Amino acid sequence: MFGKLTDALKRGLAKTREKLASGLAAILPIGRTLDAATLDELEETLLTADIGPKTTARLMEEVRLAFKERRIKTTDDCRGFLEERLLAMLSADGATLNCAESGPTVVLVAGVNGTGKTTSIAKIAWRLSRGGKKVVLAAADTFRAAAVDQLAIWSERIGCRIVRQPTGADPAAVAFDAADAAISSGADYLVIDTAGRLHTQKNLMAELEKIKRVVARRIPGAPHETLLVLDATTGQNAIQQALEFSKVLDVTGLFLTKLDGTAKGGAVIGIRDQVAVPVKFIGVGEKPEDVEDFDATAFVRAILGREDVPTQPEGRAADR
Ligand SMILES: Nc1nc2c(ncn2[C@@H]2O[C@H](COP(=O)(O)OP(=O)(O)O)[C@@H](O)[C@H]2O)c(=O)[nH]1
Ligand SMILES: [Mg+2]
Repeated sequence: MFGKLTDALKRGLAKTREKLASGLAAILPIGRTLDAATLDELEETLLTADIGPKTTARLMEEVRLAFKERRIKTTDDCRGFLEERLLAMLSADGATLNCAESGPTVVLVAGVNGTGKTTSIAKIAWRLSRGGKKVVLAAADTFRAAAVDQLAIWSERIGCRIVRQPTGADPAAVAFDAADAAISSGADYLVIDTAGRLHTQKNLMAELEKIKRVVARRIPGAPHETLLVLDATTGQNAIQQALEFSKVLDVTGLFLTKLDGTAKGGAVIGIRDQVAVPVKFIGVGEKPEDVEDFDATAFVRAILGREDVPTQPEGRAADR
């Protein structure tokens, strides 16, 4: 399964591929001897691919060192090296959700408004439901009526239960009720939607803390997974958000959204490089089925346009 490029991933990352893969193809044509000028061009391409200045600098340092030490001599070596380094950066990542030992697994979903939390929850619920799991959703973003309604519509379409209260209710009370509902209905998963108002950062973090506390009272060990949703197209902002949330929440996974229709897919690498949390899912559209398990190999090969090159033998990256 791993390394397989699905059609949805290909489609979703089409613009990033166009930009990065075609850029690389032009700079690193097959079978040429590598030179310093080419490496400068490579650096520029990586920068315009939204990998970010810090990560690009780090990558280029490694590439230049490998060139200097004659570990890479040709354009082909350089591409292979780049693929290996990117893979090494993302190697810990993968799509499995943490799981409760017994009882419902609680997935807390956090992130700034508009990043795609509610949509991503629909995606997770859709996935789990299709896999035969029983899912309860908690509409704990009680700040906006529209947020609750949006989740309710998804729950109806997906066919899973939702626990909600009127707008303005205490989010923690909703989460507590939902935990009860999950236990009494024998649910496999409880997925909690939350608010993401940045301008009241302190309150928001206190609210998330309280949700965690009350849910843990009903379901020991909860939340088992704390997913942070980041809009991948916002690059440096997303990195900043990740750092802020990580200060107060024990974030266990990233859900990176909106990778479709953008040429900024390279941002995934920059985000991941600077945030020590595995990427678990990526969003490639607005529908519940527009979600991909994060598969580092497939992702790297997709953005580099390397899907036609045979996968390197296992362990090669680790040998370096
Ligand atoms: N193209 C695209 N749009 C997305 C994706 N995820 C979410 N959205 C859109 O982003 C907007 C905000 O999403 P929403 O789930 O309401 O964000 P929330 O405020 O964090 O709950 C909506 O218009 C979604 O349809 C994605 O992966 N791709
Ligand atoms: Mg929402």
